Amino acid sequence: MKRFECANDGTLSSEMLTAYDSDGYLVLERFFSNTECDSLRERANHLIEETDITALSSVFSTTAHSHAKDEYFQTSGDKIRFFLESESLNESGELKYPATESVNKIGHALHDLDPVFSRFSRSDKLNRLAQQIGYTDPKLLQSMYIFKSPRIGGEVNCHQDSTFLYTDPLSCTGFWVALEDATVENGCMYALPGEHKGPLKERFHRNDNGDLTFTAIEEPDWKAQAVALEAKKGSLVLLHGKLPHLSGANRSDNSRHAYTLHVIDGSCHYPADNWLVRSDDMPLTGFETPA
Ligand SMILES: O=C(O)CCC(=O)C(=O)O
Repeated sequence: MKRFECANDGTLSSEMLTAYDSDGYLVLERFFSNTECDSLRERANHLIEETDITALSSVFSTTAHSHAKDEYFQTSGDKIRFFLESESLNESGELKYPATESVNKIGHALHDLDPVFSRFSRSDKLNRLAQQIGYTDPKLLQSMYIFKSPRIGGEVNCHQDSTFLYTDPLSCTGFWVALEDATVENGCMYALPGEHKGPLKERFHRNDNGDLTFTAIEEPDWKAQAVALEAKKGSLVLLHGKLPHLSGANRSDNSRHAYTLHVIDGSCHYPADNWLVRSDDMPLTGFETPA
């Protein structure tokens, strides 16, 4: 697996751009400093500590998809909300582990609603990356802090991000940051290199009854072997919106915290039936510092 280190200002070499174009992902080591990574970890812990997560019941699982029925998930596109690991609860629905080890993820508008996440997400370096991969009007659509907790961190099944964050034409890119070393043991990401050149398999959207559902678009013929994207703390992994990717369960004793930001282009149409909706008083913004 190729790994690169870009210039301090986020400038990519032609070799990096070629690798991204052919593989659909790009691993950039030492993109963020340990201090920057730790600031997000501390902030995420703080957000959990000031929330009564024992009152929550929404479990996030990409295998059972039970969250899709929860109003708490459906209306989380412009909020900071906490989703639990399925294995964090006992038979009576009570937490078996400390709060900070029970959360699967926090989403989906940390980048707009929390000052620490906003600053991290709007770094000049990320902005420069977005420009170099072709964005003319980048809009920060979705952010997630993913915990992948020791022993109970759930797998994320194989998906393309444009399935969930659809635009016409497609424009989604994932900016995934390892806040701790991500390894095969603690549930690192995997990707199918080159398969972003094929079709989008399906869309996740609201149907006429208002329910969230998957609709098939085209059956892809994915042949590539999944490659483990092991990534050191501070690495940034760029993920093309049509690149199939996944992450394994974490059965190890080490957590695997990550932060992921999804960007679309404001010049593309954002359908009203996409799952992620924002209220009119919270329009999407770009990498510029909020007023
Ligand atoms: O961090 C993970 O395990 C999965 C993240 C992911 O699939 C994404 O950011 O699109």
